[in-house]
Amino acid sequence: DPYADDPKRHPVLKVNSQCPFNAEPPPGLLTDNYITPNPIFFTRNHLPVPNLDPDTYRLHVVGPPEGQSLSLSLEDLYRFPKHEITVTLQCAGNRRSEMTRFKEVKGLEWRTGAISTACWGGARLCDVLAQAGHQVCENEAHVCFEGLDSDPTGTYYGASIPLARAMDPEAEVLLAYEMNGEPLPRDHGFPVRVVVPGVVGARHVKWLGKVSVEPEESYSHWQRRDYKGFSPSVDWDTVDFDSAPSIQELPVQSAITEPQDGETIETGEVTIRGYAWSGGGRAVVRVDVSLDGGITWQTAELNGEEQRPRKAWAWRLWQLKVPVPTGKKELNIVCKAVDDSYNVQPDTVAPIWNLRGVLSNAWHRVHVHVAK
Ligand code: MTE
Ligand code: MO
Repeated sequence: DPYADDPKRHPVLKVNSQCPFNAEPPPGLLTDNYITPNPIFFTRNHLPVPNLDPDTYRLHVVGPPEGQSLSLSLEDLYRFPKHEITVTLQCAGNRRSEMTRFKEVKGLEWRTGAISTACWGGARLCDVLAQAGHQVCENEAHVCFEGLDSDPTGTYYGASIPLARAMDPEAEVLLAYEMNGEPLPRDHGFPVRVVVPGVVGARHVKWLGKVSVEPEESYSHWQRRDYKGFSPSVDWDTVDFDSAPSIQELPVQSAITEPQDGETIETGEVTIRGYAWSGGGRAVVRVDVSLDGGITWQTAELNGEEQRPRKAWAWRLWQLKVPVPTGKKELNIVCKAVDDSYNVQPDTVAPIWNLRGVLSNAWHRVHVHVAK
């Protein structure tokens, strides 16, 4: 059993698949803390978790012909200037279960918890690439990452990002060896993972073994044949994966974590809580909440760390404390966020449904009963 050596996990996680391990924290816990505690940070593995020895670990960085290839130990990585940034990581499949409810899709049934936030510490990718002799070049190039987790045929997990993002110090792409002040837990990529702020989780390659600059995107299945969006009319007979760009920056997202769907709330006052985030460093500027299915709206209070313009890598938590409208037996609570490009979330799933169930960011709706 290739999974026999997987690490122990926190029992509170809601498991979507045991082998490979995929699990999310329950919604209430998810927004209890601005920084998600490591043991309940959502986990998305495609393969068994490798068990790597930190003493013999080497990161292979392929240099250009005029430069030099590097074989970096952990100690070598520690010698680069250390950067610490708070970044929210979201899987492209977050909230997929809502797409499934509309029409069947292929993928894990994530609810609202395939998203978490940590303070990551590590070396900047641009510093490491520069040491190998890489420069930003005119033509389109990509930085390809290979994980040390592999399938029975020996194929490694892989993904890539554009070189321009990798070399931009403002984009703050990290080779992270710390998560919330501790070495990375095994499930989250020990000893080194990539953190690409504002970009879909799939490119944050864990158990990083190799970095190379290539003229083309990674040839990995997960770069080319997965994690792409399509029109609702495209099905598995007609899909052409080469016709769509790979997902990088994600669209604006928000969800209600409290109260939960189907819950009975007391009369008087109700506190509605949730998270909001947008890709590409776009800051959330507003979260609108409705108690009547989207007819009237109130603005929620934004909590958590204020984000820098163009570098809003982390989520905002939000809450709205309101009187429960008298005489109502039930409420249809809805939330939607607006980012600083004034991007908004679509009101329903229908126009964004896609066969892989990715990019699921319709208004989040929670139906609750009011106690008599
Ligand atoms: N890296 C490797 N090597 N193997 C993987 O299976 N999964 C990716 C990404 N990096 C993956 C990986 C996906 S799809 C996501 S959403 C994130 O890791 C999840 O990171 P987490 O498990 O730390 O939350
Ligand atoms: Mo993912």
